[in-house]
Amino acid sequence: MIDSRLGFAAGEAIWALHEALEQATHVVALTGAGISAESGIPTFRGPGGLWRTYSPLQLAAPEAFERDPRLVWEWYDWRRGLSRKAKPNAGHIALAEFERRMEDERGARAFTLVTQNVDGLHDRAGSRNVVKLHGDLWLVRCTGCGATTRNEQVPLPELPPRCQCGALLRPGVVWFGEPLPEDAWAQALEASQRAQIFLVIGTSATVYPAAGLAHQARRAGARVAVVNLEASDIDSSAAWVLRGPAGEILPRLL
Ligand code: BJW
Ligand code: ZN
Repeated sequence: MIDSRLGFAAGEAIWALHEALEQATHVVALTGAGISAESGIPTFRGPGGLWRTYSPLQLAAPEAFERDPRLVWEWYDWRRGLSRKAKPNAGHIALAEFERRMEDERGARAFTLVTQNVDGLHDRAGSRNVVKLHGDLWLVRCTGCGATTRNEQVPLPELPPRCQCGALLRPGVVWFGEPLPEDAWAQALEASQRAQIFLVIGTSATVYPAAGLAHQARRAGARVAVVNLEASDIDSSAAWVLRGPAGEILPRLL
């Protein structure tokens, strides 16, 4: 139970935030790798994040792909396999149900789910409107002709995979130094500026511009709430910090 682990004060915070969410007409949730940890998908910076002996952050970079596309693709192929087998957990499902309830009671734009994750678990949990800031593990993009296609084959028959035009395909995700998809960023920014409550769930909030959304929302008048197992960079800006697993906290909160 959350209360025994987090103590009475945390139970109070969940209740107070629940009440505030009941009153809010515009809510945004920003999720990170921590929400999928309970589905068995390793986070980037936490324990278990290392694949072979590589740091994920060394592999999520265009320079890594230029140097060794096969190595980078092996890592993505492995993660595609993990994500395919994983099931959405209670945290993903609570957010999907919250979206439906907010839409029914307060209109189509009342809740916006913004994710940094590429695993597709929010979609599979039933969330209808997921703003994906860092792309999608199931998209591939040609480094030659630029064509983007959906590819759900796991494992891929040939690594690195190639386009029909002969050039290398790359994962349809956003690496360090690359711009975020313009439409997703515009939607996220617009929703953050409207938000009364901005939930920051399972992210270390160290990667920008995604992490900056919480600060921008706060400057525009939102109250920020953090759900995380550990301390994160955003805690000092938050009105509520709920320490514990998202899969336990979110079903109670939402
Ligand atoms: C739980 C839990 C449980 C565990 N329950 N909690 C200096 C200052 C500011 C910015 C920069 C700077 N130098 C460089 C930059 C820019 C750079 C950046 O931010 N770097 C920082 C490292 C400093 N950003 C970029 O490069 C971005 N692009 C950009 O800025 O473009 C500008 C531009 C404009 C025009 C033209 C060209 C360029 C792009 C960033 C892309 C990030 N990509 C990745 C990979 C995506 C694809 C893939 O998945 O493979 O995105 S890296 C990785 O980090 C991934 C994640 O989405 C992202 C964030 O990680 P996340 O989700 O927070 O995971 P963790 O592991 O860090 O945290 C997990 C958390 O969960 C922890 O807090 C746990 O405690 C918690 N947790 N279990 C609840 N059960
Ligand atoms: Zn091509």
